[in-house]
Amino acid sequence: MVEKNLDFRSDTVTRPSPEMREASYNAKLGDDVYQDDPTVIELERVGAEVLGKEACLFVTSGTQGNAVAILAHTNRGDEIILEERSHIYVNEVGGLAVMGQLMSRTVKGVNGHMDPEDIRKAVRIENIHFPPTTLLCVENTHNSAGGIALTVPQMKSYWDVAKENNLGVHLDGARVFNAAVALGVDVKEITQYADTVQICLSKGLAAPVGSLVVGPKDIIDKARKYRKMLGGGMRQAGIIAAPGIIAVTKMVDRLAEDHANAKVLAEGLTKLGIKVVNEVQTNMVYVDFSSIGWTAEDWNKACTEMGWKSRGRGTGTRLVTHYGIEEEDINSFLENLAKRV
Ligand code: TLP
Repeated sequence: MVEKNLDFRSDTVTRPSPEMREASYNAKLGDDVYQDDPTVIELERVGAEVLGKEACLFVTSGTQGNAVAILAHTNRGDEIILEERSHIYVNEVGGLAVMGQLMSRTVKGVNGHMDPEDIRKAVRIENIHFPPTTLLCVENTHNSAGGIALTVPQMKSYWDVAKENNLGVHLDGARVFNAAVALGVDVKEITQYADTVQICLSKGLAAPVGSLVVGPKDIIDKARKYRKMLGGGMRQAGIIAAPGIIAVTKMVDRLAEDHANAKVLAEGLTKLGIKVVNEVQTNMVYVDFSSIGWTAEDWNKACTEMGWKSRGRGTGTRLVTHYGIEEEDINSFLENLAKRV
């Protein structure tokens, strides 16, 4: 039985499955700073294998994973290219400027997709006045564009421009398994076009804590040292790594259910006159409820009364489907909402 979790705010709210809780309980433990926690070692082995990279590092969060990867790729004063609505640029507290002393150069995407020509133009030429451009960051799925899955050819087009210009490529793949499932490809087809990848275990894959960073061994070794510097060297971390092994080996295929539920939700909301703003490809539905004359307060009140968590702001909100929400829950949400609009 899946524990109900009627919360549309994010897939970060997912709680571990019974199997994950049991795995934590039974996990063999050691001190991971000495690299002798067998469960973390196993998670890092499996993570590298599934994502098709040489080495892997278990980190506390997506934000920390992106930070240590970017630090490992760059030197103080470098410039890095990011999509202008990317999570790293918008939502990670300016860490790249504070910790990396890096310049950011943003490129405007359409539905999360950057035009490779715009990336090319954003790369600085060698000139005594300019900082060196050394890294391109890509986000897949793209969160604020609506959980859009960038295709394998799109990923390749970024990679080609980056490599022509000697840039590293870091993929913020917080939800890259959602992209793989939506596109019907092995995740490695996507990750082959990035040097380093950060994936979140604690979103749709339902582990309680943590992310993985994968890439070449020399970069991951550097990232491990930066993780220590940032206070992320964990000790008996196997207790939180154990659910992560289940996340990457057993929870990927079920993401298709979240995507199907998001489509049911989007269709139902559209029928009620609530405007769906994004193309629903994965587990996110962005709505504009001003189309039925509702304010954020009206939306939040209705959701609370129906027993759901959702956080409307301004004229709309993001609704995320995930483990703990099933099709019957979506249907009953829509039936109840129909009585109120
Ligand atoms: N995203 C969270 C919020 O921070 C917005 C969410 O609810 O979607 N990359 C991407 C693309 C993300 O969406 C997130 C989290 C992260 C990185 C950071 O992961 P955490 O929260 O583990 O630091």
